[in-house]
Amino acid sequence: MSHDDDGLPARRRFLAGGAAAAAGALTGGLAPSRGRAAEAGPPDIPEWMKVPGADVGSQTYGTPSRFESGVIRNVPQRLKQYLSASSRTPLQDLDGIITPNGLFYERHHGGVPDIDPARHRLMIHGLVETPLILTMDDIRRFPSESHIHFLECSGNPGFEALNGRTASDLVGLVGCAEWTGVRLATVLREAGLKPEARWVVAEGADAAALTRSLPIEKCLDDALLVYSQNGERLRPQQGYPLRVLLPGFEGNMSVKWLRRLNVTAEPAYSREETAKYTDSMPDGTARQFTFVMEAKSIITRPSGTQRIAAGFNEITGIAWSGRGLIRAVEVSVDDGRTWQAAALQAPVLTRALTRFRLPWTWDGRPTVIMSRAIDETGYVQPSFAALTAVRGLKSFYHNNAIVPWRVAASGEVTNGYA
Ligand SMILES: Nc1nc2c(c(=O)[nH]1)N[C@H]1C(S)=C(S)[C@@H](COP(=O)(O)O)O[C@H]1N2
Ligand SMILES: [Mo]
Repeated sequence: MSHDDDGLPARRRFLAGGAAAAAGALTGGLAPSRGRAAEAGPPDIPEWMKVPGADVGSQTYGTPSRFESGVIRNVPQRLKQYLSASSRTPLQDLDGIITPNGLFYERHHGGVPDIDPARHRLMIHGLVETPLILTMDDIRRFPSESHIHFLECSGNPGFEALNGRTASDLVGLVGCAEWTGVRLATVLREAGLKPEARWVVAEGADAAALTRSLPIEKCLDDALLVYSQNGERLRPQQGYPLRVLLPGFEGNMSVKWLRRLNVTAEPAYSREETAKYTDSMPDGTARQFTFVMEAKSIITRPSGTQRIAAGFNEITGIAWSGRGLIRAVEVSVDDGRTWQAAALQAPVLTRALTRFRLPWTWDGRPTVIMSRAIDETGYVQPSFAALTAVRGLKSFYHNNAIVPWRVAASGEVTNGYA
């Protein structure tokens, strides 16, 4: 669907009756607004037009306006933050599908190492013809590719963590970026895989030496060795100078600060695929190697802690699926009784965040709004009740349930689970 094809009536007055109409009444048309120092709009001349602005190079690495200082990564206060810690993307403050590097969620198990790229090496060994030790310069000599993909922690959120206030509190362990690097397949072929090769055990150069077994099919498909994110080198928090990216798979497998790839016939059964990142099922068994992040979506505006006015409101949010493209997003503005198709904003990319939008005229009565994603396999994002009916409540990872937002008569938006 094109970005213009969103079903908006032509020449509609979106803000009629809202705050802007009230402001218009105050300014009384184009009359100068002398005496109202707080306002700086036309026809007045604001003070920042009367003196030259800051010099070029006054910020050699740019930062956002000081008036945006509230748009920051969200470090949950409820959770104890030791070396194993996380911060969340402020989803409710972002537009489009790309997460700025400074706001990309972080999850690390042993702190952020301070790696000198000149001394960093990647070793490739095990079931290969020619074991290799590569420098970062060696890695950048391979043909490069850039792809836009989401990355999401499988603990986003845990099953008991539905009591946050904002979209970021609830599902902020996700981000989407343009990743640049070399195909993992290219580097593995350079070493030459032996016929028995089934897994590639990836190890990080952090104090956690985080280790995950990557299935060979994914390694030879769209897996990337990444050195840049959104056009610049990876940030230390995201794995500088080198990480794995497995598009659509649980974030834990995208090993950061990558130092070693050990090609094996069997998985390593590391801590991260036994004690952690497995899902306890109601019958006492555990799901293991649950790689794919299932389809999910959330309305980011209006969302928790925001306040809306009666009348026109655009509902917008993000949807994604580890299985490929988002085919549709449906939105309910009546607590799940009826659903309407939202417009998908181009580009709609495989295993990337997809922005959806729906025009909505709120009648001012209390309600609950929510979205559900449908991916190209036909999979429909479940409600929390439907999900836990299958998976029980002992699970921790892979909660992709629908997120409801409650809208009060005051226009205040709060977590619909609470
Ligand atoms: N070496 C290493 N790689 C790691 C981790 C880690 O702690 N150490 N955390 C993993 C987890 S649980 C997730 S969700 C993603 C988070 O990536 P990000 O911090 O760039 O968002 O990295 C994964 N890769
Ligand atoms: Mo994670």
